[in-house]
Amino acid sequence: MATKISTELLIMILNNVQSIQDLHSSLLVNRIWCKVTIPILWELPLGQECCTDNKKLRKKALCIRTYISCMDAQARTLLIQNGFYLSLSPPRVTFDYPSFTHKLRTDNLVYFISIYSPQISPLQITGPGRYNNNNEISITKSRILFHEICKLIINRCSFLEYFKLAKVPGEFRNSDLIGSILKLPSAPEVFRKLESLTLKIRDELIYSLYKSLKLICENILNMDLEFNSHDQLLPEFISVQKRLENLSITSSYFLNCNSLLWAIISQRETLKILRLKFLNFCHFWGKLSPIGEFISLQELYIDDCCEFNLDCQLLASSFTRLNRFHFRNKYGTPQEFIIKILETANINLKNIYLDLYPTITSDTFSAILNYCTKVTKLTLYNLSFEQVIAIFNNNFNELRVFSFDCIEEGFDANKLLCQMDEKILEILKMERGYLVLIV
Ligand SMILES: *[C@@H]1O[C@H](CO)[C@@H](O)[C@H](O)[C@H]1NC(C)=O
Ligand SMILES: CC(=O)N[C@H]1CO[C@H](CO)[C@@H](O)[C@@H]1O
Repeated sequence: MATKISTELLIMILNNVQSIQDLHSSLLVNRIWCKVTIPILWELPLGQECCTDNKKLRKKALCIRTYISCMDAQARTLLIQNGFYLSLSPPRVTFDYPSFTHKLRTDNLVYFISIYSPQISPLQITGPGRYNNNNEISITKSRILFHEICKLIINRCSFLEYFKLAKVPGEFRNSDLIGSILKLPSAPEVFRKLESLTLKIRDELIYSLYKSLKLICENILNMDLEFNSHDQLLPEFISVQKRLENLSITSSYFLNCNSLLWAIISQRETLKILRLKFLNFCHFWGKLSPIGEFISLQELYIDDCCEFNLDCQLLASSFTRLNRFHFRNKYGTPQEFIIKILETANINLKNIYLDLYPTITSDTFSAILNYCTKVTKLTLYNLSFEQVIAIFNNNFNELRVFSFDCIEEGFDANKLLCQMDEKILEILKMERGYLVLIV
């Protein structure tokens, strides 16, 4: 019966199978099922988030052996010359496994290599520690292996849709390890279709990366990047994107983010989700012309950013379509900026989360009551008892979930419930000391 399904249909079905166990079973059905399942299974080791279960990790790390089996004679000779024993990786394979890779996470690769080379633990690789001779040898070995596997994948796969560069130990990056991979002749073609890019590395390596990627990748949808330098490469890389939808940036407080913010503004037609962390807004310069609307932006998350200057009001007034607004700050609250956002997005806002230091001001609180009347989910910290009551007495007809905590000493949930009318149907749960109410 199994063979009656067309191969196209089978591919579609098996692509939706989530369980690795089920995929393993489907390998055994017949040759056609096996042929369809192998590429799906081989997407996973380097593409999926690593579990923390040691036993499973060890099993997954076996992919390293298979990758070595797939290497050409030249690469294998290089490994042997550097002290690898390849008896467990004979140069005979049924499938071209590296060609199935379309998602490449270097953090996984680093873990697997550290498991494969038992002399060094992942801790030693990622930690700053000192190494004795033996360890230095094994680090050199790991570095060579890391490089050869990256090279293998870039040379064999037809395209990468997801690339994450993170947790690559400093020792691996000598002599522009990653840059040399991007200089492989096949790299431009492989990276051209990139849709998701995560770069979590803070050193000069990143500059050559941006330079190369800027020339290749213009159609990225999701980016999760760190802003580390005063220079222009990251803003330029963002600016060349044609359909960027989801952008996360983590910065450092002491950096001037003006050009970065303008690069983000250049993406205002396509951006749907924007997350900013540790940005210092003090250098933002609004120019003279209006910023224009972020016509697609639905979700804005601002975490621990600081020094919002007056020009930031212009920025706030361009977020007209926001549906979800999340703001958390332990360094003082830019009241005008927040109020401007609440006023601008107004009844479009359905989900608001504010965790303000030291407490939510009465002007900000009034802005919520006045502008955001269509909110369905509201999370507010550090409220006074009166403010809690005011939320229930406001005309939030669509409010379904209200999470809050109350700064008042001796806050009594029972007393609160007695004061509220029959709008409250159910107390959902007491969560980490916060009361979550379903209205
Ligand atoms: C947007 O990017 C963030 C960070 O990379 C990710 O966690 C999130 O799942 C993405 N959201 C969507 C809808 O793709
Ligand atoms: C003044 C005060 O109570 N601040 C609290 C506001 O809420 C956050 C998050 O719940 C707490 O960490 C602060 O201590």
